[in-house]
Amino acid sequence: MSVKYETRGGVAILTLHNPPVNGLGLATRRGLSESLAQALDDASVKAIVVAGNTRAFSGGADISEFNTPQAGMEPTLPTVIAAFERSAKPVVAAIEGLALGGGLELALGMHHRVADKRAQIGLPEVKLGLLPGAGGTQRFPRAVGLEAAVNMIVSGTPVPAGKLAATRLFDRVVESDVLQAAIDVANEAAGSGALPKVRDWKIEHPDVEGFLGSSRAAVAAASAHYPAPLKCLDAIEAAVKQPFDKGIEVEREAFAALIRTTESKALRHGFFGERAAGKIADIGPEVALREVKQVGVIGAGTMGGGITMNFLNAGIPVTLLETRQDALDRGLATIRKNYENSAKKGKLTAEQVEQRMGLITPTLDYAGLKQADLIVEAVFEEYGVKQSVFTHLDAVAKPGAILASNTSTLDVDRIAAFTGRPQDVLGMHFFSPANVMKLLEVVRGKATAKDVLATVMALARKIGKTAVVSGVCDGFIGNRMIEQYSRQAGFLLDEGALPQQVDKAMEKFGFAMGPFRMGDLAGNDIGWAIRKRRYVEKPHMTYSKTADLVCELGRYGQKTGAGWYDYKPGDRTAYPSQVVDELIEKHSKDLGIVRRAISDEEIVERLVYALVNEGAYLLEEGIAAKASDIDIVYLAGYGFPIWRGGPMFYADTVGLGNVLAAMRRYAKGHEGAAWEPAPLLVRLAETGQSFNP
Ligand code: 3H9
Repeated sequence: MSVKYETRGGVAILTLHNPPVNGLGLATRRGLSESLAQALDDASVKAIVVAGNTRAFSGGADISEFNTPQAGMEPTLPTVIAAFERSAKPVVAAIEGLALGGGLELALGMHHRVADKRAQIGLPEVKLGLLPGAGGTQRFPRAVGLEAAVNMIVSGTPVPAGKLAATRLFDRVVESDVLQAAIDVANEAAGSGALPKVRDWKIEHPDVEGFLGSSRAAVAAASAHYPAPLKCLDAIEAAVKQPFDKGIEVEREAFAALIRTTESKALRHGFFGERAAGKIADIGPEVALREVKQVGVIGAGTMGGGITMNFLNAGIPVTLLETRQDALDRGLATIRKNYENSAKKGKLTAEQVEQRMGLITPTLDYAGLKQADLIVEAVFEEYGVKQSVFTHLDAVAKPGAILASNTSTLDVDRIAAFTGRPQDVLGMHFFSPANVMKLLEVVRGKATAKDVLATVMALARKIGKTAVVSGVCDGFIGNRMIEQYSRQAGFLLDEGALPQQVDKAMEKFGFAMGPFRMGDLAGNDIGWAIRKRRYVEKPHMTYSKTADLVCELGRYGQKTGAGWYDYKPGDRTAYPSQVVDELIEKHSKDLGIVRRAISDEEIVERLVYALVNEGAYLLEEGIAAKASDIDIVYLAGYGFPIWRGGPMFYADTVGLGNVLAAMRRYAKGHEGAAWEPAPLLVRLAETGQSFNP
């Protein structure tokens, strides 16, 4: 039963019950319609209250229903809302927790609204590439005024009800017992006979044209790749200038068009993909989690310090271990400096800085880690060093403590074997800066126990990370793919492109940063070290040698003031470098390659399809459990454009047949390792399937 019906005195109370967030799917919409009809039929009922629970009044339309027949089946949300608005008995919304999207639109169709002051009120549809499609663009500006409505609808950001207390949206904003307050309002309304409708209210603004004009200019500049924000403004403009029913038509048409766009599909894929990443096929709710109350971090360098901050921010005490006092002091000073910088920007109070620093226990002694429930090491990437750390941990850590390695390249199974408890070992691959980057690859070893994995996935969420499980392989999901992307970028230089052209093409495609600017930021010496290893381990793998030549000049990137680009002191702008351009051209000549003009299209296809192809290998090998996991790694950690949904989703939108055909075209001259289409890609392409179901 998705709506519970009861009466208290002359008030019918309709309580939404559709966990987790009272999404307004077909069954719930039916439940609402039927309960409303029941209340209208019951002569003893004088007024109606619609409530949710403490978590949510309603999180909005059921997004998982979009693009299914249920979405369009009656009663649709607009039908339900219209029925409440038409009700001959007053209806009051009792809002606690969340009132988002369709949930807020439902409340806007009622005659009165009462909210807990902490309730989150918002129209977040734009974040899914949509606009509020059940009257929100028409009723919300009438209730909160034009400017607040534009800001909230275009940004999609919710605000606490308390912030809107002065608007007409709420009859009452209360500190406790919303339901009782709503019942009181219902009884008063039953006596007054008035049935106020938001649709009848006027939108007052001293300069509609001026305000909408400047909003339009700002939105157009900020949302080049997203059609939804401007459509929101169109619909709001209709709310101001046209009769209500006409405005509703404008809104509905825009909603119907937006829901079909690739951008919206990609954003919804990202929403569900992020949540699906936390679900692991063979781990159900019966797996009990281990308790993590205390964490140990080994290594107070850049990585260890950043990792420590994640736990401190979530209120979890950390024992930070270093081998030398000066390194420990430096690490602590850096953490403090980061917090003080946040305080300067007004993000933290001085007191919060001290609170967080107070959660750190510095130590030089492994015995200090005895009480830790989870220990993460962030020491030098070398098996000998890891072996020493894990042998120590095996000796001191309490039974059941989870032992995690932050390795980005080493074999987690081999590391686990340094201990007598491989079931307690896994990888936690944070990305730098670890206190900022959302992505966390959680590496499941052969022996990793289910409860260890489940505990770390839950903890990742608690510390605000987007966690994706990866199997053990060199580079895990993200870096193994990026290596193929970088290889193609290198070949393009040999064949005729320059770094700035490649970067511009990728940035135009939507990447936050092209591969060469990215290399300069991360440090080109890192890739160099990996390639040197590859030359020995995988001699059949071909690489452009240009990157090595750049490194041989000491041009490691921003940190050395020169890399693929030139830099000026105190200025992170990447200036094209004549030295590098000449080096590239000379190298082509040395290879006997006649440089050719390369189109931006070729650059994008070769780099993105290299990701897609390696992603297909990862899926086939079971390193990634599902295509959406790969997409989430790229969206959360590698600056892949969100509106394209990640590499695998993007390949699906291009059509895998087209991807395969392009790869085969580009393979000419690169026969062998560089462009070997993954068997899974070939199979799916040839049978007309896609990566994401
Ligand atoms: C809309 O309303 C369109 C209308 O204007 C017009 C219609 C005609 N639908 O995020 P969480 C699930 S568009 C279906 O982990 P939190 C979610 O998948 C909608 N499912 O928890 C997850 O499932 P699972 C406008 C939904 O506490 C579970 O709930 N609304 C929906 O961190 C828990 O979610 C939005 O855009 C939904 N609407 O955050 C709100 N919402 O457990 C989108 C959640 O199986 N949702 N689920 O993985 C959110 O922003 C967050 O989920 C929310 C809760 C803040 C609600």
